[in-house]
Amino acid sequence: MTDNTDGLIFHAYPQSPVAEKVRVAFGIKGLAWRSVEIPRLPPKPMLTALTGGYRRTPVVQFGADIYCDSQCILRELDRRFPTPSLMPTADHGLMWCLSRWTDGTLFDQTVRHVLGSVGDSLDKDFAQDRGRLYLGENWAEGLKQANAQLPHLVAQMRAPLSGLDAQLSDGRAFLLGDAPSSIDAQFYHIVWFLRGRWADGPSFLSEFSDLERWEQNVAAIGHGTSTDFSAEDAIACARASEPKADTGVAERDPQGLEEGMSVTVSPDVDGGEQPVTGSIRFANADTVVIERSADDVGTVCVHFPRFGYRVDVV
Ligand SMILES: N[C@@H](CCC(=O)N[C@@H](CS)C(=O)NCC(=O)O)C(=O)O
Repeated sequence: MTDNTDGLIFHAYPQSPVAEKVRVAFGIKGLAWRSVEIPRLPPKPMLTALTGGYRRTPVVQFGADIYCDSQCILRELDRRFPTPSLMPTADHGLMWCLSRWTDGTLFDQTVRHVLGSVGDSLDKDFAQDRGRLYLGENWAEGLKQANAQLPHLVAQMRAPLSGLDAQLSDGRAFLLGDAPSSIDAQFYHIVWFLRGRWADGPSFLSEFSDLERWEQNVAAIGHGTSTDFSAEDAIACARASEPKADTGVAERDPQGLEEGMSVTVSPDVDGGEQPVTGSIRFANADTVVIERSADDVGTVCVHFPRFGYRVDVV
């Protein structure tokens, strides 16, 4: 194992579009990272040993600090590696709000679009897992509806992509101008998913010539530099490190959170996911960090975004 226990470790699998969003951010910043390939389907015992139960992809680790959700990951990348910024604009508040739509509503719609387009030939275990995660208890019916309503879903996708194509027709390289930003990665992962996993994706996207030029510009950014790393070594890194997360709770916390309180944290959607249990180490408007200990990983801090996540005091 390398002695660089605090270096950037990325837990993901190659086919994940949300992981692709973060890989583009690594590219924008020119980062070197260690890549742990996790299973596409649960169980993911080596990952959940670190996260305390969070099973989604991707997850980033710096030593004993574990970052769940791409929202939290992008924010941490900008904090640790500020140049070049992922938000090279004075309008970063607006961009952040827009990114909640790309990562939430638009991503969920794209999942329905891609899964619905495959119909009955979708692998059964994959359909059951992702169906439950994204479409709720009645996922089998949801998948049928997505298949039946595919033309509608295509129209819902065509509208925003036409708008982006028109914006890019002034010849700009990236959505905000000359420099790439997180909003490029946040739209790109949707387009990457459609192109790669919907059989009609390439033909559909060929309508948008400026969007395709932009796609090539984003692809050319690359992913920084990665080296393979084992899940065992990642766990050893966590065990050999102390968490470095800040402590304390910012004033006016709407839930009255206090340092040391026992809580659970989970995505605020009906995905049937296991909540993560721990004690509050830090919380503010953007982030909640919980501390947990286990024999295999020692004491770790698990970081979540506040937006889109549910914190329950237990
Ligand atoms: N809001 C999360 C969404 C993550 C997500 O849903 N990722 C997909 C992969 S692209 C996933 O976790 N699928 C199930 C899995 O990998 O087990 C984020 O932005 O990180």
